[in-house]
Amino acid sequence: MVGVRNLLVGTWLLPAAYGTFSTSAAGSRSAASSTISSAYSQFTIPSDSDSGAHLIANIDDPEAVDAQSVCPGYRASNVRESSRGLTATLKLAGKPCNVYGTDVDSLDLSIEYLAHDRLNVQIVPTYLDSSNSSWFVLDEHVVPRPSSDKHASERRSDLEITWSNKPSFHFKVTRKATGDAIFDTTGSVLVFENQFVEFVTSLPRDYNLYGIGEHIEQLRILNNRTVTLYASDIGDPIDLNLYGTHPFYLDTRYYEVDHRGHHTLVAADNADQSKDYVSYSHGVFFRNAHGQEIIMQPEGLTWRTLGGSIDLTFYSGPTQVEVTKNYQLSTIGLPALQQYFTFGYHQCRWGYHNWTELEHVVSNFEKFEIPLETIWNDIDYMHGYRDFDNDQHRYPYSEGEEFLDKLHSSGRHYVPIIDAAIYIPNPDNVSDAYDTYTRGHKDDVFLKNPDGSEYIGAVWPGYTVFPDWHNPKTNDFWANEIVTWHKKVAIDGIWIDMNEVSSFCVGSCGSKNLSMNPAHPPFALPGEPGNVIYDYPEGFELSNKTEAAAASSAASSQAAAAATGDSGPSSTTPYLRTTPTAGVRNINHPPYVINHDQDGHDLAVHAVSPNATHYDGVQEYDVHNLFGHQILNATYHGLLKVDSNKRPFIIGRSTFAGSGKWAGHWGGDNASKWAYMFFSIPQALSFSLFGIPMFGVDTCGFNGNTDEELCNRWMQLSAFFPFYRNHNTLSAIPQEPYVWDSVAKATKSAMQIRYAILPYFYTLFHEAHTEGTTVMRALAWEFPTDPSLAAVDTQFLLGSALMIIPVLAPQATSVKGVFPGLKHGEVWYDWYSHEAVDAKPGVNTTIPAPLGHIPVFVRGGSVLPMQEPALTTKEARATPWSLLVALGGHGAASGQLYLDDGESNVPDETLNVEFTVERSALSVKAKGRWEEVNPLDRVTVLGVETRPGVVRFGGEVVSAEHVQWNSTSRVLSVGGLQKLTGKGAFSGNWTLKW
Ligand code: MIG
Repeated sequence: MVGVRNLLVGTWLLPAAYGTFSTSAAGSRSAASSTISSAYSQFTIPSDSDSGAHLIANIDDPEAVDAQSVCPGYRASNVRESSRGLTATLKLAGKPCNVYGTDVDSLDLSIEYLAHDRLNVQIVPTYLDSSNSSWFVLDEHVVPRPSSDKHASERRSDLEITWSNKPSFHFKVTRKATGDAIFDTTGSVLVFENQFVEFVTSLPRDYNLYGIGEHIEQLRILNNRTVTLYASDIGDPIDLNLYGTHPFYLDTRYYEVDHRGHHTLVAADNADQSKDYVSYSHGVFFRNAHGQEIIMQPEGLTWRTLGGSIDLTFYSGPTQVEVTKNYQLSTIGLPALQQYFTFGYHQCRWGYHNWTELEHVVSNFEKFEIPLETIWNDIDYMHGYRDFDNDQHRYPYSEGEEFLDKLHSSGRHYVPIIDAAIYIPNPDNVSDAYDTYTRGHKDDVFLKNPDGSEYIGAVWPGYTVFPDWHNPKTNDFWANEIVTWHKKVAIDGIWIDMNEVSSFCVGSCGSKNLSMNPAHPPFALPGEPGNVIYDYPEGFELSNKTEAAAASSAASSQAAAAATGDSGPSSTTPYLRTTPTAGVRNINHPPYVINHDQDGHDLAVHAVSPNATHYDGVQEYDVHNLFGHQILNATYHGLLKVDSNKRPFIIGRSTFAGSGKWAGHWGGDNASKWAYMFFSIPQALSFSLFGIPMFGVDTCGFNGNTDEELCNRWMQLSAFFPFYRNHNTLSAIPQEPYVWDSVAKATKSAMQIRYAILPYFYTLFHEAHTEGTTVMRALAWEFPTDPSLAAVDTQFLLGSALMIIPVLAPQATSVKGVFPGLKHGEVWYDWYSHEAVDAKPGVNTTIPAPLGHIPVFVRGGSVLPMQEPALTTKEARATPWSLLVALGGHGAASGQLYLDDGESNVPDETLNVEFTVERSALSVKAKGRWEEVNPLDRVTVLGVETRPGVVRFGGEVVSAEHVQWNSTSRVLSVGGLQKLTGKGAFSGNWTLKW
């Protein structure tokens, strides 16, 4: 594991005022004048201010007591049954174990059949309103409970739940159709303490579980690891906790069914290619926001959380599609509808140090004729890293206005970063007033210490305060800041960073220290002495031998120099194990230590500490994982205040279940490594399950230097992700796609596809927004009867019609991929040649893929509405249409198109077009009042086996010069349709017959 701190050892004595370094356009370092009053910029926060107590994560602690072996469990009494479920009281069944907190002696159980495909089990302390502040109830306004259908009953349910008191309370959820237990706590005890809740379910051996985020790992979760959930500002460690919290999983089971309908479970990896299987999927959502971990075992899982209650919902599916829809529709909400422009290409980096440089980047894209939709700004634009405040030397408002006017009139957009923390000025420096702080302080909207003073952490600007989303005034404060700043800088969206919520010191480190005015965080920035970037992608030494050797020796000397310095803080601190005190919560060091990835597993490190106190008395301990979610909500509503009719565009780092309602997400600080390009696929697919389809990662990689080959492949892969952005860390070598010829070329070729299929992307997103479907899809979800696809995450589908099989390794000229469904007559066509792929079912087929070529396949049975590629989405939307029809096995195909103005929250006029192909005829039915004025240019039909005779559009014969059929590729192309569709391609219904 490489933590932010660990990367940056030995540099905390650096006297330089943070903010004085920048990267010039040419990539060399230069000193710009500081805009923070330098007389007060004297202090660097010591590195050990962000170090933790040396706790041992319980899962690593050989002395840790297994709650299952010492706790008494509960016994149900007072049971009241109804057709919709039951309620009961659970009483502690023996002497309290008080293993990682204080046992709760009485609990209320409620089991409710919420709908035929949804079942809920809730367990909460009986005496919630007692003076004991231990009990935390998750606010339904922040995290809604699943909705219920008034017709639901046990009889109508796909699922059935049974329970027993022998030997102590446990329950079992069974799927009626298979007779299989999908969740079964038999053989375990329920543990319910004020700082520790545990339940255990058995699972079939070789289970297929997906989700439980946020993590960087393969798609199917391993059955021998601990999955920790605790929002953490850390650069994408593999397998550890990350920015967001999504306590949801999908469980897919494959069965062999005999002629009597008997289901036998099979291990996906041992399934027989020649046999047919059926699958059943269900979802499980644990509505709990505390720090938690799930211990995955070969035949079950143990779920542990540091507080709150049990609120488990089971979604019966039985397909992934139904599970995902149900989870979103009934519980967390549907993803935000995005503006059309957001599907264009986004360029970003940390280290664009003035408007002129941004202008330069934009004009380079124009010069190289690479599409650019949105230029982004990282924290470089800020005055002293303060939100809503531009640096007037480098990013003055007046020059910004000119720049943005020009940018906007070219159809392009601008999105800047906003950090969660708010600078608190040095009280001794009268010239240091900061209006945002002044206003927030006046309204008293910032998080507090237990004594009522403002909680003061440290982030980029120096000492900072943090908005308290529990105060009813805070959303207005935040909205007002956005509205006020928007008048100076016409932004088109907001990038929310550091919302875990990150703080670079433990506790309220700024209290009583405010006049020290820290000017540098407790670690070196990328590019500063001791932290110069010498890292390159795997395989760099093969393609760039001399450079690689030089970089590696420079890296060694840097490491050697660091090693002679301080070996890091508190290495001699003895291990800390905390024992519970009856009735008292130790929120700073809870007795159960999750495997949190910050220093010492300490919850207080690199984040606002658990004892920060909210307006309603709630401690940060109980809501840490929700800070990110709530700032996204506030930002969404803030942008609506700017323009109530425009869909807010927000990309956020820390998310919770339901954040998709307001924002998209990017994968955070990945590295410029081939491994991270691979991980982007499972990460995106997991976010499909979490209801956040607007996902993408830092293309070409964030940390470390990228190289030409990796960037070439990655720019092509990300072209098929919903959120397509290239972003780079401070001081790493430039990686805009025009930096290398080959990358520019590869990028353009992938973008030709992306921009042509923008209408398809948009239609998928509209469907996700209205129905809860996914955009990026795992093969297993589209082909649920094929167990061999259960773990595939090196290729993926975009919607149901396109499959991408990217090269994910250096120095490759081909890639292996599977073509699902062949056994059942599925046809796949190569995007480029339009020919049907010749592959065998279940065979990993070698596909040629020289550098610059990304294999893309069209699924037979689909109709793709397309326009022409252009340099902006606006221009693309003004071009003629074409349709790509890929015939399925029986000559049939279908597809949809959704259109509107691309930006209104509730568009007045919309258009829904249905495409249906059967018996050599494509019929188009359009409904709605959005007037699509662009004509239809061409229809291309793949898989036409015989030479067509006369081709008719409506009643009219299309003249032979416009009809081509290729007897080798079996492609029919019908052009010259513009005249016939002059009023617009979909202004009326029509049929094309061949
Ligand atoms: O602590 O704003 O993930 O995208 O470039 C680093 C600087 C803060 C973290 C974000 C990254 C961004 C960087 N930020």
